[in-house]
Amino acid sequence: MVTKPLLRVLNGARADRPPTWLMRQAGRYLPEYRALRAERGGFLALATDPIAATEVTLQPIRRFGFDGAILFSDILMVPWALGQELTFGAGEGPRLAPALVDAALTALTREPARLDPVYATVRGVAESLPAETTFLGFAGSPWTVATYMVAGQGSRDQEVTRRFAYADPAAFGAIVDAIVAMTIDYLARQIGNGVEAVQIFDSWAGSLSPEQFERWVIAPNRAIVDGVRARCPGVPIIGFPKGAGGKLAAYAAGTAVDALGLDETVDPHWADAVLPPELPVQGNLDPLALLTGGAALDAGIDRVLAAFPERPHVFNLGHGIGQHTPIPHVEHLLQRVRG
Ligand code: 1CP
Repeated sequence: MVTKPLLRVLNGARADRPPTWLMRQAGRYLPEYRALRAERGGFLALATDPIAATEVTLQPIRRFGFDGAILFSDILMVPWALGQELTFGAGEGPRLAPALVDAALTALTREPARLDPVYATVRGVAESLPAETTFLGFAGSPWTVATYMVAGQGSRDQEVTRRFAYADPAAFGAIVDAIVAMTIDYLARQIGNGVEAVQIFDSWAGSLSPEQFERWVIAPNRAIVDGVRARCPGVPIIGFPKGAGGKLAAYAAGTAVDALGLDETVDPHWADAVLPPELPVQGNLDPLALLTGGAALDAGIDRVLAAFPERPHVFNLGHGIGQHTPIPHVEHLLQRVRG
């Protein structure tokens, strides 16, 4: 029988007080993270050192006692394993080379062994987590990962990749298929090594028209859900299509995810009304309300808590925690949610 509170809710049980974790909870708002990162000299050095990455995964659990621990890694590990070079320069976002807007996918040499340190981290965390804490693995969704692979870096509205997908859907489809295959294996191996649920982050799902959303978000995520379920039945899969808005119900039905992450722009009462009543949801406090604190934070928490009177609900933010978020605000959030 499942007794961990977060895992129970992801399996469809209702809890009086929602279990809680925060997206990007292992990271730069924590002084202990910044200290370790400075000592190790950068993100990739940390993420590929299983002892350091285990420590970073556990830091927010030790400090706050969240119900879920999220593996410390990044969605761009999959492009790295597909053969692109990955760098995280100081003060700038990640870079992937060669960008697939100028180079063919076939020019890349697959390097799946680059993911081996991540599986070692998974084993390290699984051994050390408190008994009540659920261990979450993750990957990026094919669309979001492809936007970085094609442009070679993050971009404001993913224009380069959206144009590429229209201009050459066969070449773009080959990139998406390669990400799907690697991601199924990556998630199944995270599970095989000890994670208990997985989340698929689709940070840029909001930039697509409905037909493109159907083709590049729903269909590939369905392939991942089917592929992971075939290898690892019974492990909950959370989909987080940020910005999907009115397409959320189509996403939930089309991908068959076990739980749905809501971003902060979604009215939780509307979501509760339009989504299948048994579907667990996760979210969706505005990260900026948490950063601001005070009355804005309390009102935001109470609104989310009141929105799902019957439904399985995991309390979370609508997107990642901001790096300037004061730690006392996180402590306050947990006290208020736990009552
Ligand atoms: O120390 C540093 O400077 C590195 C900052 C950092 C961290 C802490 C990056 C670079 N990645 C991560 C970890 C990370 N990334 C986690 C695990 C830790 C946790 O959640 O607590 C996760 C789940 C991610 C996911 C991720 N990476 C997403 C999806 C979620 C989201 O926030 O939208 C995306 C889009 C990325 C790409 C990425 N990695 C890092 C940065 C700065 C970015 C964004 C780049 C850009 O769009 O320009």
